[in-house]
This record gives sequence, structure tokens and C-alpha cells, in this order.
Amino acid sequence: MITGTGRFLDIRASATVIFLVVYLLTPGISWCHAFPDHSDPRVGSTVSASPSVIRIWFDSDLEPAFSNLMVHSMDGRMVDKRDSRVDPSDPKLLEVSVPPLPPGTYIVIWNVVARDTHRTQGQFTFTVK
Ligand SMILES: [Cu+2]
Repeated sequence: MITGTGRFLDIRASATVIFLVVYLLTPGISWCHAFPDHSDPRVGSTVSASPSVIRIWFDSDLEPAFSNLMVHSMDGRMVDKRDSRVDPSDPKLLEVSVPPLPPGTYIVIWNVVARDTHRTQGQFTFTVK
């Protein structure tokens, strides 16, 4: 009985410690999610010629295996070359190649995991004149 109670208390104590550690670390973790800093083409911009590569620079390092970038046409077709990658020499840079794009508006969709394992995602458009 006493041993059983002791184990029960140990489990509760462990849970409390884990909760406190997570609670105390959370504010420090929350600011290191990865968010876009800038991109090429710029968010919402109109470019005179089709880019060959779409690039997004993030504000913190990305996990290459879990970070992805896609480009869709407005009618939902995937138009990129499916070679999304994090630049090996710059872990904040995510890029994907595109073939020559006809005039129109395109949607860039990003989905990344930062080094703190937190996932963020978003999208923006650019237009080829
Ligand atoms: Cu985070």
C-alpha cells in the first residue's frame, strides 16, 4: 500500500515537473516559429517577366525534411517543378523552381517546420504581367 502510494505520488510529481518545464519554456519557444521575412517575387507584387525560382527567406532556420514550397495557378494547378528545397548553404532560405510562367496570378504556398519543431504555413500571390 505504502509503495503503491509512493509510486502514485512519484508519477504526479513527474507530471508536475514536466508541466512546469513545458510552461516555463513556452514563452521562449513561441518567438522562434519560422515566419517569412521577405520573398522573391515580393508578396503581392507584379513582375514583368516570369521568375525561374521562387524564394522565401524566413526569420529562423528551417528543418529541410519538413519544409515545403509550392506554386499554384489560380485554377488550382501545381505549376512548380516539385523540387522544393531548403538552400544547403542558408537554412533560412526555401526555394522552388518554376518553368516559364505565362502572364497571370500565381499562389505561393509555404509550409515549414522551424528548428523548435513548430509548424507554420501561409500563402501569398504574385502576378506575371
Ligand atoms: Cu516555435
